[in-house]
Amino acid sequence: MTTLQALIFDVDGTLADTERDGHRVAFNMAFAESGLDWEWSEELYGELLAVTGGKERIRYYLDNFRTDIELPGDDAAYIAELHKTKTKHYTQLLEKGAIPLRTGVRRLLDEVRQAGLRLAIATTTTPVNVEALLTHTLGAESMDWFEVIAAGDIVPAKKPAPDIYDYALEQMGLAAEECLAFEDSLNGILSSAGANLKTIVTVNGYTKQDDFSKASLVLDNLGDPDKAFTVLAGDAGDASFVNVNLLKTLIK
Ligand code: XBP
Ligand code: MG
Repeated sequence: MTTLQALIFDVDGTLADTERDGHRVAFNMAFAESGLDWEWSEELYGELLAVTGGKERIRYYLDNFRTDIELPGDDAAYIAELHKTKTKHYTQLLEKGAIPLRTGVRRLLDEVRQAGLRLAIATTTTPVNVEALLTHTLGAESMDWFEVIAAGDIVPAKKPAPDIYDYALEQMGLAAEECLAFEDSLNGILSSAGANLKTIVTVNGYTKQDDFSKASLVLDNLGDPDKAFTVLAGDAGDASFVNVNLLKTLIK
C-alpha cells in the first residue's frame, strides 16, 4: 500500500494570493518606471493569466492586445529587462508585507513537518520571488523546509506542461503515487495531473471558474480549526480543514 511521503506546493495563488495585488501591481510599476503607457487592470490581468510566466505574459500582451507597439532593439532582451524591473518591484512589495499567506498554509506546513512529511515547491515564478515570499511570511529559515524549490526557467516548458513537477519528483527520487500536489489554477492542475500527481486545489478570485475535473479535492481554501473550508468538489469526509489525516486518505 502506498504511503504519503511528500507534498509539492505551487506558489502563486496557492501559498498566497499574489497575482492581483502582487505581480499585477509590480508589472504596472515596472511599466511606469520604463516610461510605458501600459496598464494592466484587474480584469485584463485575469485574461493575461491564461499564460504562465511573466516574460511570456508580456509577450502575450503585446501579441494580442498591443499589436501597435514596436519594441526598440531585440524584443527578448527588452522584455527580459522589463521583467527584471518587475521582479525588483514585486520583491519590494513582499518585503513591505503586502501579501499574506492564504488561510491554513502556515498551520498545515507546521503540521506536515511535525508529521515528518517531505516538502517541495513547483512554481512558474522566478526563484527570487519564492525566497522573498517565504522569507517575509514564514521567516528565512523556511527556505530549508523545502527539499526542492523548482521555479521559473529551470525547466524547458512552463505550466501547463508537467516539466516542473517531473523535475521536483526526480530531484526527490519519489514516484508521483507517493506525493500530493497543491494548486490553484487550470494551468497548474494540468501540470500536476500531467505528472500523475493527485492534486488538492484551493481556488481564488481569478481561478474559481476554471475546470478542476482532474483534481482529487477542490476547496475554497485549506481551512483552519476555527475557520472551516468549503468543499467545492470531491470528498473530504468529516474534515473541516486540511490536515495530515485527510491527506493520508486522499493518497489511498
Ligand atoms: C504563476 C505564474 C508566474 C507569476 C509571475 O506561477 O504564472 O509566472 O504569475 O511570476 P505559479 P514571474 O506556478 O506559482 O502559479 O513574473 O516571476 O514569472
Ligand atoms: Mg498558481
